[in-house]
Amino acid sequence: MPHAPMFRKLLIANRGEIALRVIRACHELGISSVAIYSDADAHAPHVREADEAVHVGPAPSSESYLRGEAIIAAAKQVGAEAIHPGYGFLSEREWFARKVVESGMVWIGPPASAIAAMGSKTEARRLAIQAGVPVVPGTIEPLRDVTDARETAKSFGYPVLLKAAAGGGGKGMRVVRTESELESSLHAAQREARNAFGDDAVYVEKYIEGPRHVEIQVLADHHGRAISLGERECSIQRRHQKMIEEAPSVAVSPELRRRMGQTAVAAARAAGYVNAGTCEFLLDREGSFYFLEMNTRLQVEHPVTELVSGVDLVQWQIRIAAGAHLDIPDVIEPSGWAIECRITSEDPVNGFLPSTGRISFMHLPAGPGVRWDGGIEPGSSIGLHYDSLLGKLIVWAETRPQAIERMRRALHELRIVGVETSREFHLRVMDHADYRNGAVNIQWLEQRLPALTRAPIPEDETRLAAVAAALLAHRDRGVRPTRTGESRVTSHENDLWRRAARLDALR
Ligand code: MV4
Repeated sequence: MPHAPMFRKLLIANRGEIALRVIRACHELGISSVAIYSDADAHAPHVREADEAVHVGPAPSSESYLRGEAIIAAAKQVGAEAIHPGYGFLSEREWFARKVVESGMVWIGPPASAIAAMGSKTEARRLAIQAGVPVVPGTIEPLRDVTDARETAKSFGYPVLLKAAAGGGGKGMRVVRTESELESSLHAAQREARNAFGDDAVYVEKYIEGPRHVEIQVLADHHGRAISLGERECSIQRRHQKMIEEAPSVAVSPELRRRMGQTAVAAARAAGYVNAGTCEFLLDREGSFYFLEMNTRLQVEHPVTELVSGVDLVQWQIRIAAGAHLDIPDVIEPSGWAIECRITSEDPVNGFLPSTGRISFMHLPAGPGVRWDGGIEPGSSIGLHYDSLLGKLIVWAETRPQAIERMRRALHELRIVGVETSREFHLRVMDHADYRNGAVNIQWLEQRLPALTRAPIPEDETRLAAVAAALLAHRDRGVRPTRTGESRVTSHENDLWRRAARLDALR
């Protein structure tokens, strides 16, 4: 059955850049796309780019993008045959996946049973252990009481990490370095878990110090075929929010890639997985890796895998859901290097405080090896109803050093006026010796935040520079460049500053 019949119409239960990403895949596959939107998004790009759009409620997510029943009703009403959830919102809600299927439509994602199995961290651990997948030493059963916790912690030694069974995203997590802290930490973790998940079950693991976060992309079809598409390095994060991702990882050799890939596929099979998913691992300094959890959705950082594998993950999600056979080779060696910077409306100088406003001007980078997966345009209003991701700047080059230079070039081209953004912060990371050496782990960013987020040059100097640039631009426009006049700037740094100032002045 090489040619499964393709959907005619698909509804995207999401907004912003990921809605646009799915709309683009639909149009390449000849599928008609249906957007949904809240009051706040009536004029959003994803609404315009789709073939039709349905209003689902007021601005708050709980009254719009999270209204599963209303979204299913809208899909039925317009005659959509399938629903793609993107990431976040309803993408990992077991009940929603089930309801979509019960309503006679196709869910572009894993079976509800796989979402449920991987949603419980202890259940995921149990499945992994059964499948022979290495996990961090620790328990599966929730801790009964402090005595239980004390005995278990002692058995594999401090430091240990308390984790919420229902958890994920770091909530209900507590590092415990000595037995004396155990009791209060246990109670704190249980309280946090109860508040966040309505379930105070907490279990314990050996705490791994300074590991990398490396994840493996998996694709599985309905006919029993499952493959790995290699790793993404996701260590550069702050408060469990990834900022920069790349593929491949400097810490992964071809041999390690093969082993981690086989492991991820084994974990996926154990959960009865179908469609695209990601296995998260901790990779320690000795090169040992431990399965953490499986994300049962398309991920924000999927483009870096697409760029080094040549595989369109969103198209494959749709084809797989339509019943197609996964005809991709078992092993694809990554080709070149890809880096993604998440451009958010946050102010790094002010503790990454969300910034709001209207985009008054923007200039997007382009040229060789540059991709922009964005969800904004001039005129877009950035509020506080949704997350702060404005877009993702992704570059590809043959080598890692070339990819870093390309990212610097692209970040310098990028201009977003109207809200504060993380652009400057990304430039500083690209210039950091540790980043250039690939010497990072999951603690690196938070330890270096003060240096990476120091206030930029004072406003007065910026103003002066802008005036100087305006004069310079005026001169350039009127006067032909002469050999003597143009050859004074020497350093690379100056070139970059000058280019940036001209861009602003000529705006
Ligand atoms: C860990 C760990 C160290 N040791 N488990 C964070 C959220 C959840 N996905 C699991 N997490 C961690 N589990 C052991 N035994 C460190 C983290 C962790 C982390 C993991 C991946 C990416 C970023 C992280 C940031 C802080 C802590």
